[in-house]
Amino acid sequence: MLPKDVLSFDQYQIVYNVISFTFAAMLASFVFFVLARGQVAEKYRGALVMSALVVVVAGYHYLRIFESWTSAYTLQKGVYMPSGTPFNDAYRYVDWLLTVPLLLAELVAVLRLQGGKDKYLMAKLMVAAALMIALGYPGEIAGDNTTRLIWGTLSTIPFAYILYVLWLQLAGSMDRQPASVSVLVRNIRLLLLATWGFYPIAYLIPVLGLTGSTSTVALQVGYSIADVAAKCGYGLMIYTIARRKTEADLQEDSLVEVRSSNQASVKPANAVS
Ligand SMILES: *C/C=C(C)/C=C/C=C(C)/C=C/C1=C(C)CCCC1(C)C
Repeated sequence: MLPKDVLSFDQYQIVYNVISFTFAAMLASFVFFVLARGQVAEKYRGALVMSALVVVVAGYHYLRIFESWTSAYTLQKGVYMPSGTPFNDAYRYVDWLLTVPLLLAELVAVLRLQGGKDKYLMAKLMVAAALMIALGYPGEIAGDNTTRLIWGTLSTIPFAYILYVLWLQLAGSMDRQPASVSVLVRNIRLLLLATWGFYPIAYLIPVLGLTGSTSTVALQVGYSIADVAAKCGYGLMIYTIARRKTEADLQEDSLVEVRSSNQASVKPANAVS
């Protein structure tokens, strides 16, 4: 088996291609979210702007990750050896520090969670998100599994808090939404749990017994897949929710119009009799 920092030709290529694919997915999502903005009511537009921001920030970081990956290894006699320039893990963490609060804000914006208390809710979630990421980082760059586990466990506390708060908030929100939106809220709740839950699992890969270069590859591939699901996939669901809510709002408005025009036509008749 190859040591942690020596990659077989295929291992290197897998990560290279996955990072490149992820960059393309972020770019395409950015274009989509910008163009789709006009298809939703004004009050949900902010959520789509945030989706676009998330993928553009992530796209930029994937470009840097790609650059860092290619300069961290050199091909020697058929295997990729460390070039001396270390691969920079910080890009991912800085990316999460910026994008996770935005993803949370998107959800709060589109569902208008907790009525007027939105701001307070957001503040709590943002602090928890920053703590979760900051506490994870020392473990990510640590060489040994014990340190990784300790910081990982600490980071899981704010993580559990975020999931708990969102779970309750989304459950409450489901009851207030039109039927067609309620199903989507249930689905986005599951998507959130599945994709966000994927990060700590990927983080645990080296602890769970995957060793050597296999763990390096699995970690990069795991985080990249999670990012596509949690940023592009999630953004698409937010867009779908915004569309459905726009349609539901329009229907409500036209009902109100029908009601008021009925009243208008009744009045003259009454006046005659
Ligand atoms: C777009 C990026 C997203 C949604 C990133 C989410 C990241 C997490 C939910 C990370 C969580 C972690 C733990 C719960 C423990 C181990 C350390 C982390 C930071 C990987």
